[in-house]
Amino acid sequence: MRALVVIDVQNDFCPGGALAVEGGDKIVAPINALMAEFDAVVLTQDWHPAGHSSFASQHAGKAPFEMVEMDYGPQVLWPDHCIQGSDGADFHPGLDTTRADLIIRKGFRPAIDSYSAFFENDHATPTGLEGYLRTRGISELVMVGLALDFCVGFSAVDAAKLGFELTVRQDLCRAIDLDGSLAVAKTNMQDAGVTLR
Ligand code: VGL
Ligand code: ZN
Repeated sequence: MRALVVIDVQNDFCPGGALAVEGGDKIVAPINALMAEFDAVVLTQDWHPAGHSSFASQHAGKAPFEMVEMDYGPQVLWPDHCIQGSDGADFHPGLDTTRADLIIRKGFRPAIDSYSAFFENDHATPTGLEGYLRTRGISELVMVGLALDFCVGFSAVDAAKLGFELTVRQDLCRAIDLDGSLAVAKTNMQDAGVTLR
């Protein structure tokens, strides 16, 4: 069984959004077209409470895209984005959400960020997605979405480490590319055995 996993195709990651990724809206129509080829479609949604600890606004003297050290390790500080219930947290209006079997939300704990769809940024707290996929007999994943160097990259590495057969369709992703983060993400994916297509 094969699943298409669509990472964070939300208004805040598209042009005009709070953490806009260039060309983020360009991948929506081809992702919709791909959905029919899969046994299952899973969407993820970045879903932060207001005042989330990953927001630069919560750290005195810090600006977006600076780093801080959290108890779980280094963390990039972001502009406020994907606040639960806001328009920015909604899926892009063009995304075919009716085809989704599961929508998994992440980043909802105030004190910890979650880039990966499988584990929060402590690399230990599970989101539940692994159990869902395994109990449905799904072993192969194709991953697409935003952003390639953060949530797609971390999700793909975790999935490969968990033993799923992983392909990332780079043409159906867009990257933030912060200080070489795209090159790092690609290396990490290749090292984990992810097929970059
Ligand atoms: C993401 C930064 C912060 C992503 C989410 O979806 O790649 N990036 N939150
Ligand atoms: Zn986020």
